[in-house]
Amino acid sequence: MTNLNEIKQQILTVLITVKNQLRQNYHFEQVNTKTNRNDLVTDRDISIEKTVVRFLKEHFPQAQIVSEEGYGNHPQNLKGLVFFVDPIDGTMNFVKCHDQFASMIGVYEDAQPIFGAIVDVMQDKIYYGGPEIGAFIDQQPLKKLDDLPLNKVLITISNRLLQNDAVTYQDLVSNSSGLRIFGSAGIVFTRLLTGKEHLYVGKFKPWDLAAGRAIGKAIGIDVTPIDGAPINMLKSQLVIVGTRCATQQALDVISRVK
Ligand code: 2AM
Ligand code: CA
Repeated sequence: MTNLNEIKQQILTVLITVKNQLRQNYHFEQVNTKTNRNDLVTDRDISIEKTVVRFLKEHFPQAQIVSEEGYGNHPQNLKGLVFFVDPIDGTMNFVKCHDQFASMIGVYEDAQPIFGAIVDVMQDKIYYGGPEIGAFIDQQPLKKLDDLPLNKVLITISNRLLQNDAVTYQDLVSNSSGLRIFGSAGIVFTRLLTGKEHLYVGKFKPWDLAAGRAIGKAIGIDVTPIDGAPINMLKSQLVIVGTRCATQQALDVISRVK
C-alpha cells in the first residue's frame, strides 16, 4: 500500500520548488502553438515538466506518469500509482496577464484519486489534499462546501466550450447567479475549493482535472461526465465539476437544451 504521507511531502516539495523558481524568474524565451493558435507552450512549460518528471521518476520509480508536454511515459492503463502533471496550467495567462496560472500534480492509485496539489503561483498559495486526508490551503483545512442550488451559485464555463457551443450553455448561465471566466482549470479549482464559484463546465484533458478532482472529493466537489459515461482519466471528457445539487440541476438544464 502506498505511503500517502510520503507522497504528500514529495509532491509539496517539488511544487513549492517550481513555484519559487517561477516567482524568482518569470522570464520565458520561446512561445509555440500546439493544436491551435491559442493553445500555447513556452520553454518554461517544458523545463518545469522535465524537472517534475525527473523528480517523480527518482522518488517513485514504480509509478507511471501522464504529463501534458509528453515527457511522462504515456501509460495505457491506470494500474498502480499514476501521477498526472500539468507544469503550467493557464499558459495563455502566463504569457499575456502574468497572473492566474498554476502548476498541478494529481496522484491516482488503481484509477482512484488519492492526492492532488495545485499551486497558485502569483498568489503564493498551495492547495492540496485527497479523500482520506481532507483539503487544505497552505496548512489550513478547507471547509466542506454548502450544497447550494444552481440559482444560488456563480458558475464558470471554459472559454473554448462557450466559443464552440454558446447556445447550449446560455440557459445554464441564466439559471445560475452568473458567469465568471478565468482561463486556467487549476485556478478555477482553487476557486471551487474555497466556495467562490460552485460549478465548472468544460472539456478537459486528464491533467486539467486530476489534482482538483482528488482535492475536491474531500469537501463535496464531484466530477461528472455530461454524457453519463464513467470518468476515464486517460482521455478528454466533457464534464461538470461542482457541488452535488447544482451539478444535478445543471445536468437537467443541459439535457433539456440538447
Ligand atoms: P493549459 O494552459 O495547461 O493548456 C483554458 O481555458 C484552460 O483550458 C486551461 O486550463 C488550459 O490548460 C486548458 N486547455 C487549453 N487547451 C486545451 C486543450 N486543447 N484541451 C484541454 N484543455 C486545454
Ligand atoms: Ca499546461
